[in-house]
Order: sequence, then structure tokens, then C-alpha cells
Amino acid sequence: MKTNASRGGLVAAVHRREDFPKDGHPAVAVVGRSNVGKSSLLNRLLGSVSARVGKTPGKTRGIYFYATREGHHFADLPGAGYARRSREEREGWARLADELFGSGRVTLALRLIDSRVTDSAADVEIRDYLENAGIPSLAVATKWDRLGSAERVRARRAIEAGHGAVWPVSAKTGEGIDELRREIRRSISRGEERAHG
Ligand SMILES: Nc1nc2c(ncn2[C@@H]2O[C@H](COP(=O)(O)OP(=O)(O)OP(=O)(O)O)[C@@H](O)[C@H]2O)c(=O)[nH]1
Ligand SMILES: [Mg+2]
Repeated sequence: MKTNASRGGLVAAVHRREDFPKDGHPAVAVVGRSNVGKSSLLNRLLGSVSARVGKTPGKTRGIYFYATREGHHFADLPGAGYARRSREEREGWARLADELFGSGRVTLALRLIDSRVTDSAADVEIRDYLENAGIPSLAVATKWDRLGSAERVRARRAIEAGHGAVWPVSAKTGEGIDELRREIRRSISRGEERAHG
């Protein structure tokens, strides 16, 4: 398989389980409902325009792995449970996600929550799914630039009630990105400490 270890480089586009990268790098998975801003956030975190972003939901198809300078990969996933896909496609996606989260390669997941939709049952399902799979995760509130200051207070409280500590970010303005990056680094090293005793 062709690899590209430079910053933001696409390492693998996975449509079948045979396509998963075999290089053993730990991965940080970006998950959430369709259109929540996964690919946009990823581009910000990578510091490059690598992942495809779309106005219409369902832009990302398959799981895309990107390399970082820190030695881990980011995995960009399609929107979880995207309803307008065919049943086979959704089942294929669920199988691929099970494969990814069952592989032991994902050391951390970012659970993206739209800051204007703070009571989504799908977001709770994703939280429970990752918990059951034993994957540590961080709740990230997206599109924070769209909220005024009073709305921010309300949104933060509402998300924290269902999801615990939350990192608000804007892929548009860059707000919150450095803080999230630091927390990702902390979470990865905590995970490594656990793994090595
Ligand atoms: N204002 C604002 N818009 C955003 C932000 N992040 C993403 N968007 C917009 O939201 C839409 C969806 O963004 P994507 O990054 O493609 O979302 P996705 O979760 O990857 O979507 P799928 O791949 O379809 O699941 C695009 O129109 C983005 O420009 C943000 O922080 N602020
Ligand atoms: Mg996407």
C-alpha cells in the first residue's frame, strides 16, 4: 500500500476491512452525526485541507486515515447512521465501524456534537457505543462560532449534562483548536501510560 507520512497526508481510504492500514499506528477517530463538522475539524487539527467537506450531508464515504507529525493517525468517518443511504450501505458502514473499534488501533475517539443540537439521541448512542467498546473519548461541541455568548452558556450546560466535560471548537475561526489539540495529546499519553503499566 502507498503511504504518505507527511503532515495531513492521506494514509489509507478504507472501504473494506482489507484496506485498513497495517502499520500499527494508533488512531484518533472522529465520529458524529452526518454534517456535524467531522472533516472540517480534522482539516483544522491537521493544519491542512486534506479531508473533503460538504454542504450536503453524506460527504465522507469510507474511513480515511491521515498521518500527523506526532506519530498517530486521525480517522475520518462517515456520518453515523446517515438515514439517506441504502440499508446495505448503512450496514456496511456499521460493520466497518465495528471492525475499526474492535481492532485495538483506536486509542481515542472525538465525539462531535453540534452545539445547536444538544439533545440528539444519536449522540447518546455514539457515547454508549464507544463506552461499550472500551474506547476513551472526548466530547467536542462543533460550530461554536454560530453561537452568541448567552447561547454558549446554555449549550455548554446542556451538552455537559449528557456528555460530561466538553471541548467547544470552531473549524471556521479556529477557536478552541489549540485547547483540543493539547487535550488530545494528554489523552494519548495517559492511554500509553495505561498500556505500558
Ligand atoms: N459555521 C461553521 N460551519 C462549519 C463548521 N464546521 C463545519 N461547518 C460546515 O458544516 C458543513 C458540514 O461539514 P463537514 O466537515 O463536511 O461535516 P462532516 O461531519 O464531515 O459531514 P459528513 O462527512 O457528511 O458526515 C459544511 O458546510 C461546513 O462548512 C464550523 O466550525 N463553523
Ligand atoms: Mg465528513
